[in-house]
Amino acid sequence: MEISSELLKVIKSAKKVCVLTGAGISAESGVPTFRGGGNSAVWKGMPFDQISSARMVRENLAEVWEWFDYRRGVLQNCQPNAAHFALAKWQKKFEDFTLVTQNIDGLHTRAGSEDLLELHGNINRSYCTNCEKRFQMNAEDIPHKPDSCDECGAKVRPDVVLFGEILPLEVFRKAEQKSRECDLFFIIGTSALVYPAAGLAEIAKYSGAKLIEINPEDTPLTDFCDFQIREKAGEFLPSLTVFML
Ligand code: BV8
Ligand code: ZN
Repeated sequence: MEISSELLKVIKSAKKVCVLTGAGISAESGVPTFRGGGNSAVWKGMPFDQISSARMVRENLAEVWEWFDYRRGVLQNCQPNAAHFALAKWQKKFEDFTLVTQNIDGLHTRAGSEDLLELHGNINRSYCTNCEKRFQMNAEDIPHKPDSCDECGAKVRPDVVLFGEILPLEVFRKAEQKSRECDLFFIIGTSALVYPAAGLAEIAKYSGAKLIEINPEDTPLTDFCDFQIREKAGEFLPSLTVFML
């Protein structure tokens, strides 16, 4: 895999690094992406941004749970791939390293990444629709347990940010701050269509960071980037890691 000397120079001189990942980094683990086809983009004829929406939680929570329990079932057979393990190693290679993910699959954590910023929540957490008490589910608990809150009896819902819902403020504020402060920003495996997550790359760019996109395809951010690596994350990231001290 050809790695240009300019790219190596930028990486070797980087002090503060921020990485934003999307569903593409889990593609090689067998997790279906949202917009690259595959059966996850549609659920019983409903497009993904309809079933994964604030309105559906209000109107048909049981259907939302059926969709999320199905996806939790798929995830049971998925392991972190070489891309997740490479990023877990990167956290010790730079003075300041922040990993931000749009993914809810928990694979970065299982690969050993710490202090992960999960912008859209986590598929194995839920919370009470009344008192907001949080619950950690076991991945093998399918269907989800508990279904209702042991404090107040109300129904629980996935602890996942759905379309039309606000991102966890603390998490997003930290991601924004790190995007503003970094001197190198990687965008890995995301179609860069979902906001405000994709906006973090713009914040980094306006703050003077170099942008590196790793994605087999072009995205709306491609022209914005200083380097476009048209490779799979699981193949390219390990080849980059060997050049890091
Ligand atoms: C918000 C959790 C504001 C759920 C997700 C109407 C009403 C309200 C808001 C909106 C609206 N219209 C638009 C919006 C904004 C909306 C949005 O951005 N919509 C887009 C689609 C236009 N955003 C929101 O609603 C956000 N909230 O704005 O709130 C607000 C303010 C005040 C009051 C109320 C509201 C919330 C967005 C979060 C939605 N939740 N996930 C779930 O998973 O079910 S988003 C979902 O898409 C996933 O998190 C996913 O990660 C994310 C983005 O997708 P990608 O990760 O990029 O994945 P994708 O499949 O698209 O692309 C994969 C890429 O990988 C491809 O480019 C492919 O080429 C590449 N790839 C493939 N293989 C590989 C690879 N790359 C490398 N290696 C490989 N091997
Ligand atoms: Zn409760």
